[in-house]
Amino acid sequence: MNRLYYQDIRKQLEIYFILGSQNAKKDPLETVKEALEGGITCFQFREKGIGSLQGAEKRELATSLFALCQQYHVPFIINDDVDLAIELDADGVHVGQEDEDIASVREKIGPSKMLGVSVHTKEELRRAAELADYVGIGPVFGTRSKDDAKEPAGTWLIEHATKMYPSLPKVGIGGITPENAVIVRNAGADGVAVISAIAASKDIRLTANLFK
Ligand code: TZP
Ligand code: MG
Repeated sequence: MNRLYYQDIRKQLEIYFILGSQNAKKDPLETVKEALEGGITCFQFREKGIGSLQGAEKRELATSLFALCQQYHVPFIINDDVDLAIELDADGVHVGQEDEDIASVREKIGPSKMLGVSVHTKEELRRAAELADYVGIGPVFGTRSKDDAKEPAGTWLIEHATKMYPSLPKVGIGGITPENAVIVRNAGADGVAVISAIAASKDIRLTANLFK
């Protein structure tokens, strides 16, 4: 976290927008630009699932989105693809439990890139707390944006993390909207990670801003 805008990860996690071309209802660059204008504080490129781009097309979109995020001084995190994150010198990587082991990811990316890890159990949280810069906890509510999403879990693990690892930054994820975000924040989350509420909004700028 040697870049200026990493001074406070918690602040950066406040409105954490996630998108891949498969989630965008219009041009992904336009979608992310409007979300940035609306005040998102972190962005994750999650190119995954049916219809997602591969190879050079994926790299090109990532490169353009990274440049856009840099204009707004918003961290650019890449989901799963550690090699692409290293190649582009992205600000960080986010991995799940089914991805590469987090110790090996940390070794590859070094200490200065942000490492985010999805956790669903106390044990996954305990291990992530040793190596991650932040954790993603969910799905809090029902979601249609992840094919293999687990059952909605509510906020119990966010509450547990807040109590047991008070200094570990954390976001809630899954089915979060401007209306229910308060439940996630009241459970102790530093921020909310969101796909569809922002990506599918008719007014992306406004909706992103409503999460403030
Ligand atoms: N991980 C857990 S739920 C989820 C991911 C990637 C999808 C969140 O998308 P949405 O549309 O905000 O529910
Ligand atoms: Mg993953």
